[in-house]
Amino acid sequence: MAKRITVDPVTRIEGHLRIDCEVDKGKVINAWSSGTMWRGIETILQGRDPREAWIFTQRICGVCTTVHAIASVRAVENALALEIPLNAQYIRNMIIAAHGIFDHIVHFYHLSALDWVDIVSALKADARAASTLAQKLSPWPKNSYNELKAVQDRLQKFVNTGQLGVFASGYWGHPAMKLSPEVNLLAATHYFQALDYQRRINKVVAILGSKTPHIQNLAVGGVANPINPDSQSTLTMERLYYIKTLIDDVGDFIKNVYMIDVAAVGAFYAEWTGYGAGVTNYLCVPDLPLDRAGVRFDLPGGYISDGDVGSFKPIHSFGDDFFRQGVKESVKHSWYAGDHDLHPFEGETVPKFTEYKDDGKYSWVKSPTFNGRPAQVGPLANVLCMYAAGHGPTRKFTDQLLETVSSLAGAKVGIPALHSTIGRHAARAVRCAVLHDALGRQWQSLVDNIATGDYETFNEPIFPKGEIRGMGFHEAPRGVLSHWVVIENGKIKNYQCVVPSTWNAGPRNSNDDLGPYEASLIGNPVADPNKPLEILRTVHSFDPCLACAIHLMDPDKNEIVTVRTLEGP
Ligand code: NFE
Ligand code: MG
Repeated sequence: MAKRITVDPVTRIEGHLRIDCEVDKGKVINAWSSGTMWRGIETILQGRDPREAWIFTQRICGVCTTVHAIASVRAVENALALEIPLNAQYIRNMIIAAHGIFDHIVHFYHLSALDWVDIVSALKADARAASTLAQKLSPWPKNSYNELKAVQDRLQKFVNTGQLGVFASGYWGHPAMKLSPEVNLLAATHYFQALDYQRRINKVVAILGSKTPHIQNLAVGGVANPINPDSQSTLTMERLYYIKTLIDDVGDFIKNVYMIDVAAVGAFYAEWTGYGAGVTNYLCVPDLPLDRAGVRFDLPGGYISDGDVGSFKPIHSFGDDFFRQGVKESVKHSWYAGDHDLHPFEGETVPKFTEYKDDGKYSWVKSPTFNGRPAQVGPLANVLCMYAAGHGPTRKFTDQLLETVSSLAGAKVGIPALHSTIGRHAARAVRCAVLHDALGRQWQSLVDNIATGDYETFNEPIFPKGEIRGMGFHEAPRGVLSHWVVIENGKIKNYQCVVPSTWNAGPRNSNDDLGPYEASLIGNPVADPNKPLEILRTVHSFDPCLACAIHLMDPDKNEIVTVRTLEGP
């Protein structure tokens, strides 16, 4: 008899996610992904000035804080066919890359490593043996005996207090945990070091964006960073060279720690290359525009169908009809009125909550499709597409990571292994290295451009009478993000965000095809239904963000609920 497992809420993610699985003979045979809350950011935008939409949309999420701001200004600029100065493009690109690096480091170490690493087992490790092993894997200077022993002592002290804090309620000692105490100690050490490196790269976002989370420096038409090499109160060479030291520091961590740890987890958990593929239609968009019009990009994008890298079809720019025409969202299984599939410019979102029904409506997340089919988005889609496009740095870092895995596993591990739960982690590390490489180039482009005497950062937007439409996309840390705006007489008439976690966490679509989370769970092992660690491994590998995935738009501005936030008289 199949047994039903409900994980609600899934933790170490952003937002509210419920996962249901049916398990039979130790394997998942059916799955449902449900977003259990909704929010109202898109509604607030109606009737507002398109120049301020980015400030509101950025509040969709507290994790991918910059991405909705970027997609929003791009959508409005696209509607206006407005070019932006080169300095603005480079500064935005640096923020995008630094934010992505920060996000990927946090995801691997702080949101998902403990699905694979038994932190309690690290207490039993021989710190000297752990250090010897680490030094064979990488030249990282902070793998010394002293570093590892200090972490072990710190953990022991922590455990002795009896209050495990963030480490409470973990599945320690679970039969699916396979790393030796020494490897667990090494990973625990890097967990703590990663806290420092994610902070360093986030400083780049804070310096250029004036603040993080939630940057303040954007404008429709450019950025609000005054550049003047002679004035200390603007973006100076001194600031830019400080940023360069942060970029270089974090590069060492990515190369010598993150890439190696992911390869080691992949090699020690080789069986996880066989689980979690799910939907193998992969969608990503190009990013890091290199010119004023935003038609040439540093990182390519495109679409792969049915896991066949040879089927890659590129997406060229914001105006590319292959992407613009291909996107729809279904609400057949979502708590909205009707069962339509609509293009985002015609998007409609009238909430209609019913009870949770396995074969009916069961989520607040809509179900996006690309040319009628579900698509997986995120670093794996991105890396496979960029690899297929022949992007040099992607090929270099992917091949390098797969070689490290192969040598640790003692067997050749190639691209096909990436279509899996562990492959999503590997791809995220590769993307992190690719972003770091691109960040260095964007920094150089900015410095070189300023050196020519070009200090421009802003072109003023002018809104025409009548209706215009625009779409801005961005390859966010969790994948394809697109904002779609309809503007009438200079005011927002409709605004739709189609978001990475909506693509991946969506329920079944109009054809009842499973969404990517759901499909990826089928066939996963479950050793102990009361401790469904394996389900978490696969779901966490997508880096869910339900705050992003769900937003509500009510075109009639109906009152849905009245909430009293403060006690009145
Ligand atoms: Ni809230 Fe996000 C990203 C966007 S969606 S995290 O990356 O857009 O998953
Ligand atoms: Mg939406």
